[in-house]
Amino acid sequence: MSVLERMTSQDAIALENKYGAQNYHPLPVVLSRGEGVYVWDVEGKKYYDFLSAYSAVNQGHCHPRIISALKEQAENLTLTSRAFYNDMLGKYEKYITEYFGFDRVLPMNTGAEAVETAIKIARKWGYEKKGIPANQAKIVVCQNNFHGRTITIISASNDPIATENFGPFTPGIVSIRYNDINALQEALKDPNVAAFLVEPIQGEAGVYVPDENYIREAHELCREKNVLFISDEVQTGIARTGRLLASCGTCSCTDRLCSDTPDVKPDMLILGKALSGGVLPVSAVLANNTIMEVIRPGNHGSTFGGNPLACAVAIAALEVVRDEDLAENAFVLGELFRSEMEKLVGESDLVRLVRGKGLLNAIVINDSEDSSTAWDICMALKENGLLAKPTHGNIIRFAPPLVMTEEQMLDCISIIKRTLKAFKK
Ligand code: IF1
Repeated sequence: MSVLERMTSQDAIALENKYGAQNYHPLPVVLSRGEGVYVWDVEGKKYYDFLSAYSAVNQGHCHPRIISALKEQAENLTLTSRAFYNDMLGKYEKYITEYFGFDRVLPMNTGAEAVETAIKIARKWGYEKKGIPANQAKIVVCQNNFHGRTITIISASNDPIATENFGPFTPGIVSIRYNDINALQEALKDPNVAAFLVEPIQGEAGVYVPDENYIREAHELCREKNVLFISDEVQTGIARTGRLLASCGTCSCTDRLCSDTPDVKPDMLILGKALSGGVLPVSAVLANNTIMEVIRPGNHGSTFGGNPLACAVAIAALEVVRDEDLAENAFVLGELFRSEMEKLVGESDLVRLVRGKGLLNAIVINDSEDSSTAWDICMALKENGLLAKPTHGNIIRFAPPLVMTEEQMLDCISIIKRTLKAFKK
C-alpha cells in the first residue's frame, strides 16, 4: 500500500499492530489533524481532545504562534549540538529563568531526561555541598509516583507493570507514602538524603491531590534538613492546574491565584510536555546558582538539548500561556467542570467522586480497579465526540487544552453527562 493513499482507521491500526512494539494499548481512534481543542480522525470525525497528550498540548493543537515560530526557526537553524554556541539558546535561557524566577536552566528533551538530570544534580550537590560520603546519597520519592520510564526512574516506581523484569535497579532510592508528612520527617532523619522528589499532584495515580498544606510542609521540612526539594511539574506545570505551577506561589502567576495557596518555591523545578505546547520534546531543570554550579563541562548533556528549534518553540509556547491568560482560564473552567461533575456524582450511582485542580481532573467510577468500566465509558465518549483516557480501570482523566472557551466546556459537560446517563455496565 502506498503511503500516499488515504488510510482508513483500520489500516492504520493494523500497521501499528504488525510493525510497532506493542508497548501501548491505545483507544481505537486514528487522528490525523488537530486545531485548538479539537482533533479529527482519518474518517473526518471531529472530537474534543480531553487528554491534551497528557497535558503537553495546554496551548491547544497547532497553536498558530507556536507553529509560526517553529517554521521560521526551522528555515534558519535547527541543531548545532552544544559543541558550538547558537544564537537562540542564551535568549531562551534568559527568558525561561526570568519567567519562572530561577538563576539557571539545564535544557533537555523529554520529561524522563529532565528527571534524570535533576537526580544527577541532586547527588552531586549532596557530595560536594552537603558532604554526603561517596556513593551514599539517597533520593526520597513517593509511592505511586510517575516520573518516566528510564531504569533509574523505574527504580523509584512501585508499579509492577513498569518494573517487572527490568532489574537490576538503581540503588539509593527510598520510597515513602505520598501525602504523609510524618513519613517524610522519618525519612529525612537519614543525613545521607540529598533530595526529595515529588509531584505536586500525582497524575498517573489518578489525579491524586494531596492535602492543602502537604507540599508547603514538605518543602519546609526539606529546608530544615538541608535536603533539596525537587518538584516534578512535567504534568502539573505551565498553567494546567489553574496557576503557572502547582507547587510554586512565588512565580509569575497572578496575585489572585497565589493568595489562597502556599508559597513554595522548589530548589529544583522539572518541566516538560507543555513547555513546547506539544510541538517538540522540550524539557528543563531550573535551579539557583548554589545548586546548578555543581555541574561543569562534561558532567551532563544531550545532543538535542537546548537546540535552536526547541528554544524558539518554547519561548513562543510560554508567551502564549502568559498572553492568553491560560492559568486564569484553567482555574475558571476547572471550577465549572468540577461543580457540574459534582452534580453528576449526586445524581448517578455510576460516578463515585470527582477530583482535581484547574483543568487536571479525574472522575472515579463506582467499580473495581480491575473492571473495564472506565474503558467502556471512554469508548462511549469517543462515539459521542470526546476523547479521554482511562487509568486503573475505574478512573477517567479529564484534561482538555487550556484554550477552551466556556461555551465549548459546557458542550463537553453535556456530552459527558449524556454519555454517563445512557451508560449501562
Ligand atoms: C506515557 C501517566 C501522565 C510525568 C511526570 C515525568 C514524566 C511524566 C509527572 C516523563 C510523563 C506521561 C507519559 C505518558 C503517560 C504519562 C502520564 F499516566 F503515566 F502518568 F501524563 F499522566 N514526570 N507522563 O507525568 O515524561 O519522558 O514521557 O516526556 O505514555 O508514558 P516523558
